[in-house]
Amino acid sequence: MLSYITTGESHGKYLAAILEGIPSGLNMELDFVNAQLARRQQGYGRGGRQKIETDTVEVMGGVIKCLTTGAPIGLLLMNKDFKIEQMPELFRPRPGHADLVGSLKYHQGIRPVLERASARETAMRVAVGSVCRVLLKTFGIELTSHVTRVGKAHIGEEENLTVAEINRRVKKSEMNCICPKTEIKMKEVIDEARRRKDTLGGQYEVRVTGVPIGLGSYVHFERKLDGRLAQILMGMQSVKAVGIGLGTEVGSRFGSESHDEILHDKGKGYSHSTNRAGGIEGGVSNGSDILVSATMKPISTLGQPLASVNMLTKQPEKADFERSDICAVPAGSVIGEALVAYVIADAFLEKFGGDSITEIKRNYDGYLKQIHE
Ligand code: EPS
Repeated sequence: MLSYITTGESHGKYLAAILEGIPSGLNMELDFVNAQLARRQQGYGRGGRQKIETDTVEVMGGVIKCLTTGAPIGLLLMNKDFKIEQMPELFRPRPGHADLVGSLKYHQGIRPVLERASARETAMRVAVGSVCRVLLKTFGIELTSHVTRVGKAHIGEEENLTVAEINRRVKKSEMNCICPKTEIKMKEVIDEARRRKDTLGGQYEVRVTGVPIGLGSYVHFERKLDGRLAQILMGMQSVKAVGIGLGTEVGSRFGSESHDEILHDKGKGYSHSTNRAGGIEGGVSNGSDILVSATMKPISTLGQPLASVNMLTKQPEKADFERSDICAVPAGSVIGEALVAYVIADAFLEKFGGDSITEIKRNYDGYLKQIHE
């Protein structure tokens, strides 16, 4: 079973993570991990901070000569914009942010709250998830994501694109969007938000291919794969809703338009004619691509701040403004990929677990043989 913990503040000296449960014998592919970190920094609508930082992680432990040893993996990322000691305290909490509740709950000022609630911490989640992704690649499981909505700009009726096709289409997109026309509209609404000193949220979809039948469980609620995906994505800053397959649309359809008919082929085994379920039935992966979407709220740091209260005087005042992003949905999609990779890797290790890659391969091959009988 996997677990991880992160430490570090947005403007502290560093961010770090410890990832526990990766078996021995995995080729670490640090360049791949750092390439994912670079992807997270991109996207139209990001603020000034990304021009300052060049996120790369160093491995602190659990890897010798590029191979994992089975020990906890330590990852370290140095912040260039390290200035927490000189940063002013804030007194006017931003509506929608953790400022107010965090300050009251932990009995401290707003500064320590925003330093930890900041989405900067997601850099470490991307690092951790990317190591998991290397593990998944070893077993033929690949992931991608794309932005489906920013404010009122959204892509049309979803085509059933493969992971490879999505990767090809989003390659040159600053919005991680599969449709060039929609990308223009997305940029226009971001420009409008910038002019209005406002912010925007949106939606992205993560697709996973190569997942075998049988990850997760219908037996225990906490082992359901869809439940685990929802929990990890909702745990990401700004995420307000998660959908699997058709998501909320399934509530407005007939059953005959909601489920996927079952097929069997002597060579390929069982499959489904469509993928409305998003690759999960009864909390268990069914062999189709896993499709999961997440909806992000607009960032709560507004150039034209909303009404708030000065926590010193208790008088009404406008909320504080700090340098921030206008829209972080393209970054969110990269973070979502990493989080989904973590959950799939965790469920994969739960099913085929062993202490080394060799042992897991043996278990996996045996299982594939069994379900094709
Ligand atoms: C964030 C505020 C901004 C964002 C930051 C999240 O940082 P700063 O206050 O330094 O301008 O850029 O996101 C990142 C730094 C990042 O790497 O994602 C916030 O308040 O959550």
